[in-house]
Order: sequence, then structure tokens, then C-alpha cells
Amino acid sequence: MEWWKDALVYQIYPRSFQDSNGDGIGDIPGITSRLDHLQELGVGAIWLSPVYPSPNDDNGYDISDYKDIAPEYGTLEDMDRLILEARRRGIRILMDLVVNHTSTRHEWFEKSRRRIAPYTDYYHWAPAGPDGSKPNNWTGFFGEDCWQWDDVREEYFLHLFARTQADLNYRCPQVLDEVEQVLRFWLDRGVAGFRCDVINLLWKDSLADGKERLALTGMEHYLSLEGTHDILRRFRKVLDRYKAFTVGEAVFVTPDMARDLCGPERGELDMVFSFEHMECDQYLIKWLKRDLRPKKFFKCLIKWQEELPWNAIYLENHDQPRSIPRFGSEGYWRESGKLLATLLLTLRGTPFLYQGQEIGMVDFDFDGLDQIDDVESRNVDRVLKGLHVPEALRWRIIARTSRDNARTPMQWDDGPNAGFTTGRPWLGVNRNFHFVNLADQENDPDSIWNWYKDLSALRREREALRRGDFLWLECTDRVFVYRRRLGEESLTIALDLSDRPARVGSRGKLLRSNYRRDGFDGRLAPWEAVILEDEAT
Ligand code: ISL
Ligand code: CA
Repeated sequence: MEWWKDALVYQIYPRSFQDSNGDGIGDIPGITSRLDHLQELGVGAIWLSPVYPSPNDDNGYDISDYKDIAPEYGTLEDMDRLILEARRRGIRILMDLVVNHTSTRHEWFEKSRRRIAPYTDYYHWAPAGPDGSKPNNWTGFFGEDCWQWDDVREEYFLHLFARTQADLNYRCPQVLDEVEQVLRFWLDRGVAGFRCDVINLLWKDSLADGKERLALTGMEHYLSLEGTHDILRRFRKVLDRYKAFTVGEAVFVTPDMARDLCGPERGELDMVFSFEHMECDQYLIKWLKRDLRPKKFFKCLIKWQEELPWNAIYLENHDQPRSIPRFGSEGYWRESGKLLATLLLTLRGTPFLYQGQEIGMVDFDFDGLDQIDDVESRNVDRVLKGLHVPEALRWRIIARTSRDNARTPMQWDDGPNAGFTTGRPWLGVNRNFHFVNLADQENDPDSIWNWYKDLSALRREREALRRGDFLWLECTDRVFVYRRRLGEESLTIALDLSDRPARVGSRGKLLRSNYRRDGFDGRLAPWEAVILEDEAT
């Protein structure tokens, strides 16, 4: 029953996880060869970022065939084997469902642009205005406008993301049927469910002009509309036959919107990824970063803990910079890495751990834009260049926020290319792999890796950590204290997100600390995290 409330989910970015054939690109046999690592961590499910055929303009989020595997990642047989080998270890597989858009190289698009039935209206096509102008004033997510002219059809098509990611038109009933077939295709092969990409954008109510905004003009025409809820309830009918699980990536959601997407009575998604806690270190948009304000961060976590019955908990994914430099401190790399692990594994909800987080991987150490691959970073650089922003500043902005920070290859050991590949890696390996790698940390009882393993086991042992209520006790500009309670079982977690010692009011039997100590008297060292067993009252 609701296995996903007890599971720790591990996200794999296949391109960067493990290469098995020396072409420098991670692949499915590579993932299969590393399943023991995940089993040791107590992982219950893997979310696989896209492995479908794709021109890779957005690393697989531009899909050209939903029912196959990209040759560079392997074959359908490799995928079947992964599903089987994972199942043997008690690990489920979640596929990435990217159905807001397809690649413009998808057969549907190729036919749609030639007006071949039934594909004619699979996408949002619109003619140019009298002066050749675009159909509306909307702006896109990747720093460029969102209408692309197509010479074949002689119309514009809508793309909220890269210009080779054309948005599907759900007003066309066949589109929904197609997607339902995709769901069945993978569920029949034994996957346990889906992570649904930008799922709250599927339905566009009209293509009318939007309100001008600094970011994303037009979003009132597609953000979490009733049409999307209808689609999700249709999907649910298919999913229910397989008892399948879904987590939706929901951009710009408020708690109210999130509840409508995943409230248990809604029959839509099981949980969502929300973004508000990832916005506590920015001015207005993610490219304008500022120092984290811990109190704002805690308050935001509290709000989402209190307002949703259940949610996905995460601090990293393939779109975000690494969490230690961001929410922790590189000076206290080990301590803050463990503190963030504690936060992730003791909040109420399903924890999602991103590859490399379990060994404290940090942001890339690239020197310039030519080492960056990400389409979004490149677009943003182009836009900034157009605004005459000097190169050094452009690089500072990109380096701090680029999605490639999270996409450098997994650091397995201190051999060539950190054990990721015997060839030339598709994206640079961080030079710190000599001292940040799994093999070293396996041998070090005090490592971040062993801390994750230990807390993951503690979470399996203690039902209060999984199913218990959440109650916050202290929330200051650096200290966060909260309680998880289920029946008689009550645990208190106290965290100090600063370089200075702190005092908290809670006492109790010390279960865990990321410092060596025997008991707890209310004093926290810099970046200390403690878990206390509350004495019965
Ligand atoms: O990183 C972002 C852009 O500023 C996010 O807003 C991101 O685009 C958003 O979270 C949607 O992400 C998902 O869909 C994108 C894909 O590029 C991302 O990798 C994926 O996680 C388009 O499919
Ligand atoms: Ca490979």
C-alpha cells in the first residue's frame, strides 16, 4: 500500500551515471552494473531521466520516439534487463514522461508540418500576422521567445522550451490517445510509474496575448488550468489498472495549486515537485542569485510541510546547482553535506536523492562557456550578450546557476575520469574527483556516503520518520528544529545552518550527530545536525 510513502527515490541522469562501452556517454548497461550501489543505499525506486531516442538538443527532454531506447543508451532488451535486475534488488523503475512537447524530429511533427492527417493539429500552429508578426507576445522558459516559423507548413508553432521542442496540442483528442498508449507501453514492460515533466502546463486555454511580466509572459494561459486536471484524471484511469505511481514536476505552483494536482481525493498525481524552496536564494529569477536566507528557506519548507498532506522532498536534480555550495558550505563540506542529508531524509514526504548527492558532489569547476553543453545556459548567454553584458559577468551568472553544475559525470573512484568512462566523457569530470569519490568514501566510516546509508536505514527503521506528523519547534536565521511523531514514537531534528555554534531548547536521547559526541545539551556546533529521541512525557 502506497509503497512510495516509505521509499527513498534515486534520480539517475543516464548520460552522466556510468558508461559501459567507452563512448563517453553513460548508458543503461552501465546503470545495471551499478545497481548494487543503490541497493546498499536502501533505494526503493529509480527515476530515470529520459532514455528515449532524441536529437539531444535538451539532453533527451526533446523526444523523437516515446516507445524506444536511444541507441547511445542501449536497446529495449537492455531496458528490460534493467527493470528485471532492479526488481531482484527490490528497486522499482520510474520513467520520465515528457509529454508537454516532442522533438521537432518526432514523426508526429514531421507529419503535422506537412498537414498529414491525423497529425495536422497535433501541435499549436498559427499563421503570421499581416506584417509577419508572431501569433502572440508569450515568452519561453529558455530565454528565447516561443514561436518558431516553419518553412514547410508556413506557419508558426509554439515551443515553451527550446525551439526544437514543439508543444503538443491537447485540444486534438488523438494526442491524449497517443500518450495513453505510451503509458501502457512502458507499464506493460514493468515500470512502476512516471515522473511527469512540466505536467501542469499541458493545457493551453487560448493563444491570446499574455500579461507582460519579467519572466514568462503568457503563463496565465497555460499554468495549472482545468484542462490539465482533466487530462491527468484521464491518465489516472490507465495508471490505476497497473497501480502505477506518478510524481509531477509542477512549475510555479502554490500550495493550493499543488493540492489540486495531488490531493488524494483528486485522482490525478500522487505528489508533485514544487519549486518555492529552490527560490530562497534568488532575486525574481533564478539567474539572479543572492546568498541564501536560511530563515526564509525554513519557513518555506514549513509552509509546504503544513499545507500538503504529502509531497516530494528534494534539494537537487538535473536542473539545479548542487546543494552543498548552495544551502550548505564548502568550507564545512562534510558537515554541511551530512546536515543536508539529514534534512532530506527527515522531512515528511518522499525523499528524492540525485546522483552524486550521496557523496557530496559539488558544482562544476569549468573555466568557460566552451565547456558547457546545456541549451538553456547557451541561450541565456546569447541573450545577455545581446544586452551587452560583459563576458566576465556573463560567465559569473552562468557558472553559478547553469544546469550543467549537476550534470558532470558521477565520481565513482579516483581512476581515469573518476571511473565514469574509459573514453572521453561527454561533459567534463570535476577535477575534485581525487578526493570526492565513492570508492574513498566507502572506506571511510565518517564519510557523507556512510551517513546517507545510515540515515536511510534509520528512516526504514523508524516509522515516525516516514509516516509521522511534522511539527516545527524553532526557526531562526540559522537554526531549524522540528519534530516527527507517530503514536508513542517521537523524534526531534535540530540543524544549525551556519558557521557558528548555536543553542536550541530541545533535549533528548542523542540518536545521531554529524559530530562525535556522547550526549546533547542543547549546543550545536557549526553545521551540526542532530536527531534526538524525545523522552516520554
Ligand atoms: O531549469 C529551468 C529553466 O529555468 C526550469 O524552469 C526547468 O525548465 C523546468 O523545471 C522544466 O524542466 C523540465 O522540462 C524541461 C527540461 O529541460 C528539464 O530538464 C526538465 O526537468 C523541458 O523538457
Ligand atoms: Ca556508453
